[in-house]
Amino acid sequence: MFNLILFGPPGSGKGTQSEKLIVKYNLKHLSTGDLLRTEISNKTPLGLEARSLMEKGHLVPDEVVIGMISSALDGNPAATGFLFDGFPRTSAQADALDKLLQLKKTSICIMLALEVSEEELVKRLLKRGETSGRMDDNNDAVIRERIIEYNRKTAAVADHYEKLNKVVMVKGEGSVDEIFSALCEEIDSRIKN
Ligand code: B4P
Repeated sequence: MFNLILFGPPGSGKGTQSEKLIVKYNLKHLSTGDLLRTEISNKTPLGLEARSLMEKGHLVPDEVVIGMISSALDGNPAATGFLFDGFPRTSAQADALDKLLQLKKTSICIMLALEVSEEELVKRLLKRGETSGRMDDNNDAVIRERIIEYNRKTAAVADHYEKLNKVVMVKGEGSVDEIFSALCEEIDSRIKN
């Protein structure tokens, strides 16, 4: 199995690049952001809880997202590989993911980490907020809070995989196609080795 984590701050291009990578490498896309937004639009109790946190730019509790990922892994027994997008976002989520994959006798092969400046992140998210209807994208203060939350809780997840020698930094500024090519180059070199 080929399992990869696409990592980076909010607005770094994880969702955008995931859409292309899953097609090229035949991976099952697991985006905790998308799973949470589905819960919100279905107005489930979990969705109601998530909504109030997400609209403030805060992370949803670990046990909620770990539970969602665990069910998604169990629900896709035939997958030949997973692309984790927006997960793990805390050290506790990273520990849980390693254990879940171990139970399935597999592991993370690579973490691709997109590097984008804060000003570019804010610009992209505000632009998306003009049309997406996403409550967390149309307010400068909420976007800044998401970036603070990333620096406070999520950046450390890269250290977790750095210790396992699995992190590759990729420049996340440029055209979508340029960034996609850079990501593919890294994946291809790992697949061949
Ligand atoms: P997510 O849905 O994961 O979304 P994101 O971090 O906002 O964005 P992403 O990185 O995927 O967006 P992209 O750059 O592709 O999270 C939303 C919220 O859900 C979190 O704040 C949190 O509350 C909650 N949550 C999710 N997972 C969680 C977890 N594991 N634990 C706890 N809470 C969790 O796109 C951004 C924009 O940039 C787009 O408009 C795109 O078109 C544009 N763009 C992309 N690439 C570009 C490029 N190269 N040049 C110019 N623009 C580009």
